[in-house]
Amino acid sequence: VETSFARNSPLSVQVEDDRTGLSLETLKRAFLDNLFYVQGKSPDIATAKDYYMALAYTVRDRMLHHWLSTGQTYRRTHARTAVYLSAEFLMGPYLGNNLINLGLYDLFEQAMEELGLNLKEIMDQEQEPGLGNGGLGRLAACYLDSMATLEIPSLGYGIRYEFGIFEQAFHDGWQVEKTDQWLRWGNPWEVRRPEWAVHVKIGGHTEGYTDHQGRYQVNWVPDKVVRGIPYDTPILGYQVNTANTLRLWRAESPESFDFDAFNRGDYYGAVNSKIISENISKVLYPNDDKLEGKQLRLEQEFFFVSCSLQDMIRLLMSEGLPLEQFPEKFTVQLNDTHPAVAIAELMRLLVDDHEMAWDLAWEITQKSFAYTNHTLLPEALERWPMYLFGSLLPRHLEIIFEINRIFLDQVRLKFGPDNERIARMSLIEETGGRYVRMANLACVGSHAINGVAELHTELLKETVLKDFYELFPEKFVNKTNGVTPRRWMVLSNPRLAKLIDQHIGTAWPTQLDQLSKLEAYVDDPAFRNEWREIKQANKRFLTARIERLTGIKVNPDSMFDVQIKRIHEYKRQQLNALHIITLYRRLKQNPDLEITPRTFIFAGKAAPGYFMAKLIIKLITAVGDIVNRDPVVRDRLKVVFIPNYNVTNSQPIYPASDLSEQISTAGFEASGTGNMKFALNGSLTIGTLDGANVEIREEVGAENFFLFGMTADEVTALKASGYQPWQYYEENAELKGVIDLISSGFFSGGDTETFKPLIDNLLQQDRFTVLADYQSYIDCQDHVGKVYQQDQENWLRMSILNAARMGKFSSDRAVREYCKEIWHVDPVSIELQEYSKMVA
Ligand code: Z15
Repeated sequence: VETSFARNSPLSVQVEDDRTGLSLETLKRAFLDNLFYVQGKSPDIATAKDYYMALAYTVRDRMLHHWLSTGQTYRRTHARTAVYLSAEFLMGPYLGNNLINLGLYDLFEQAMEELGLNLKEIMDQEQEPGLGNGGLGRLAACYLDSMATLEIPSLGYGIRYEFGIFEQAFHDGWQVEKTDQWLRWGNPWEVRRPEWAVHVKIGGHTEGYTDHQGRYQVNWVPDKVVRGIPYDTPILGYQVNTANTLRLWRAESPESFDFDAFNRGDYYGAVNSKIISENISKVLYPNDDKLEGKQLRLEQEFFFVSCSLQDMIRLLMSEGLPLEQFPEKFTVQLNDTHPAVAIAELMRLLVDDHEMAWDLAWEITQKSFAYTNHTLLPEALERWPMYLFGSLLPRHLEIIFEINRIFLDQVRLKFGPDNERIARMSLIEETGGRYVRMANLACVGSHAINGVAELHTELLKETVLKDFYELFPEKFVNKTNGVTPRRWMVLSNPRLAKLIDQHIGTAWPTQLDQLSKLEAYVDDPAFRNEWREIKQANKRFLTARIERLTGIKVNPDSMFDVQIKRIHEYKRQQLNALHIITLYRRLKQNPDLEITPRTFIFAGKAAPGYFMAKLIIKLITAVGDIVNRDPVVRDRLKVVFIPNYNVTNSQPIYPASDLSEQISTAGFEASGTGNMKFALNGSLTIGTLDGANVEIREEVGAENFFLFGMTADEVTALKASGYQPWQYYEENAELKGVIDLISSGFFSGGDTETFKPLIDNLLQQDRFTVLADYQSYIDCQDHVGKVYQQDQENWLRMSILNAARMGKFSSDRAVREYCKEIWHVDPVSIELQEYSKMVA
């Protein structure tokens, strides 16, 4: 229930009617105008939400000039454009980021203060668009920020899910899901563009015919048509005039369809067909790194891909360019295989709808697409049952067969009659059920294929995409991920940003390598003091938040040991839990043991259908319930699970962390991006040689990184030799004690069933070699504890050096590499057009 904010000063502004002026008085007037004329409220009855909406519109008004000028410039110059096709965009809250990128944060803060309001409290009202699951969706958001900042003409295309990622709540320590309602209060950042709606065909059959020139053509007769409506959101660059577009598609029913039904008197049928059409963009599939082979998911993928390609063709033609120029106008990045059906859809649009010759269409298609792979996990690789694919997309299946026929001839030409190789590389899997293999389609239809960290790209070439690497070595490149320093430092850690500004100037947010200048201050006592004070202040802030959210009081002077990410067995939150129990047992056996006080902070969602991940959450909360209350512990250990991890809730956590847990089984985390956010904010990493950890360690120096565990090669070798996890249990007394304590029901009120599936899995399968890495992890953690407690000066030094050496991990660097080596797109700088000329 909202209560109205009290304002403590009356307004006395006298300004001309300037909608986008930037003086303090104008801002205040514009804000109150929006409250009055858009929200229809006077301050005496305005709610916190009203103030948020009024402020959002006031900020948006100041972005539109950038946005319209950018569009005009791109059209006028026929700017070559990078298109990012992604089923997910995890944008996070817009208000704060837009204020930062406009350079208006401080001014608006003051304007709100003069109105008796608090900017941060207003920002807290925003419901973030949770249109993604985790790393992949957030990477797309960071790349949009960087493309705009680098003045790269770009368009992001995706789905406007009505329900984004579920909200996580807890009952009795178990995760429960609640539907996300991000649109309930309206979305002030988007503009609906019904004039650019497109139609998408689904299902039905194909018919061959011979056209008037005697050519064989195919006509696709669908059994349903849905309408895609674009919703556009401006994406500002940092301190530049560029405002690019994120265009998300909503599915509706075509007007003519329900109109027909209505005329026939079938009113119910008309409304029902509308509901069925709208299902397509209704809800985000809540799986990260795991395929759920559902028909609706394939419909979603095809829906947004078809809308987006039709839109690109419209844009091309509206500039008066011929279809053959498609690959010059656009370069299209496929964010994983989720949009890979675009390869078949572009072929269909060119060959069937625009009657282009196959070979030319194929050349255009291959030139247009590039594919980013984000995982080696076999359960995440998309394969669609052939009957399902064919029943939804009959024409695309024919096209894929034809691509495959020509492609396999090419394979035979290079490798001879190697039937096993042919079977592995075929776009159609035929052993034990027939499937369409989307990664194979993406590899064949793209001119570039990249992994997201050096190790990941190497493993791709050696394992899942080995055959493709042998056929097309020139297509493979690495593009190590990055994150945007605007959101992940300037916005979320303002104290640290200010300290850095004062010492090395203000260019670092766009030239992150300049952070290296901080090395000069690593021994400067005043700087070190401030660095420490900032970390402490951020920890106190998080401490208050934790108490508000969980009721748990933590000690801000303890080490904040943090693992925040999706819950997955390969990410090994269960290994972290084993460490907590290890420390707890040591205290129980010796209550006076000297240990480093730690607060273990977890956050992350489990896919609703992923039983083992939910059990891991329950284990963590159950351990917390015991450890947090046990008087023997004397508050030296605390375990908190911060609910509903999302971008908003993560922003205060990274700046308040001491230790970053990046403990995935080597060879399984493609890159990781949270690892970068921590180190940039001065946390030290405990981690395996996995994903981008390898490169982070290279950059910050081995002496400033807590390394443990097997390498990817060692993991492979151990498994090949017949891994027997129970032997580790039997031969390690402390590990056995920990496992036995869980099995005994100690953390489950005496119930020995609750955690049995987890324990049985660890002892018998342990696919992610938790037990094999246990001792190495514990030894490393003991060392971490000692350094934190006994060598605080060195810890501080390592913290500063970590941040100072993280310049490589800016998403600006990553986007520059994509531009130079894959997209061949150049910046176009934007001059703000004069308003009077724009409306003339
Ligand atoms: C996802 O978030 C990632 C990979 C996937 O295959 C899917 Cl379906 C979702 C993550 C990786 O797990 C992570 O290591 C990587 O940093 C991130 O994508 C961005 O590349």
